[in-house]
Amino acid sequence: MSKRVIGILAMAYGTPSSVEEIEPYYTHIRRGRKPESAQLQELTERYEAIGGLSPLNEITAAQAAGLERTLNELDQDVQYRVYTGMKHAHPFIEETVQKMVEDGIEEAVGVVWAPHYSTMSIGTYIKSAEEAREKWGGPARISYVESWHLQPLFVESTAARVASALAQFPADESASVPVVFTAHSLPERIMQLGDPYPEQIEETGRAVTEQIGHHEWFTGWQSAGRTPEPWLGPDILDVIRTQHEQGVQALVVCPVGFVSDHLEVQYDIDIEAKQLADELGMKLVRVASPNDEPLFLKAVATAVLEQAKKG
Ligand code: FEC
Repeated sequence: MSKRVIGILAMAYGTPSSVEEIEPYYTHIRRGRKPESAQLQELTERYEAIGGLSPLNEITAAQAAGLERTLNELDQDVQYRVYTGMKHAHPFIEETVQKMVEDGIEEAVGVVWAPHYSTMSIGTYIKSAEEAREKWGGPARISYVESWHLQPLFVESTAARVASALAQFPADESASVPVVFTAHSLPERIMQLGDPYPEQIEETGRAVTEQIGHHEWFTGWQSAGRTPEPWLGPDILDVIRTQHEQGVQALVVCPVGFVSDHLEVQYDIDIEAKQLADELGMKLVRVASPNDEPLFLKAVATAVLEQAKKG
């Protein structure tokens, strides 16, 4: 008898695959409004600063392959097939849902490569998937993992990576080095919608630091959009300045809202934030991204399996 098949719609942000694709990508992020040439130039320069393009597509592909392998190892009664759908690049979520229907997938679980729920992040991925499901008339059922920010193996994997970052300081100093857990800022108006995003980031930070017994920690924001409306703060650059004014000489930054190396980590933290810290004579250590680390993939796979059981 052939195994029951469950399709996994693994949704990721997406990145341009060539320099020519930067403009359509940026236009898509801006919901169809073309960027002005100065804005495009500035974004292209940020990609140049991290080596030309982002490694995100390769990492997303490695995560998908690892997730599929892990799911099939953890539950051998079912055949899991992982399909990647992107928010801002090909294959778009809509294209991937069409492919799942063509492949005869009837039952699916949707998961986003981001741990914390916001109506403006995970909520928008789910909305795209549901619109596509309606358009293509399937899969008959997709149930979604809405957040996995406290999944115990995710907490364990993050705690291990934070501990390695702290281990870069002498033993008698590391206990006093603050760890800043950052996530992508969003417009402040999410707060009026009762969005759980800021609270979930706080919860991950608390669980991780409790696990390693580290008492100096707080949350901050990064990568705010370049629009006039107010965005959640304080921004990591302001955090660095304030900590410096308070006499702090070293910081560990954990971009816990992201799960891969990409522009927002490699430029906003590794270049921009580090440069400011250098100018102020502070040491800044960035916590490694999970990428396709096996324990991290097991965390996401476990969250997916729990959702699949609930149906
Ligand atoms: O490496 C790469 O090429 C892509 C990196 C990348 C990731 C990412 C993740 C998130 N974003 C989120 C929200 C917003 C909002 C706006 C916005 C704008 C940009 C721009 C680029 C960009 N984001 Fe992004 N984001 C990445 C890249 N993001 C490039 C455009 C230029 C700029 O502002 O820097 C503002 C849109 C608007 O103008 O209305 C809002 C959130 C995440 C984390 C969750 C997730 O991964 O989905 C939230 C990776």
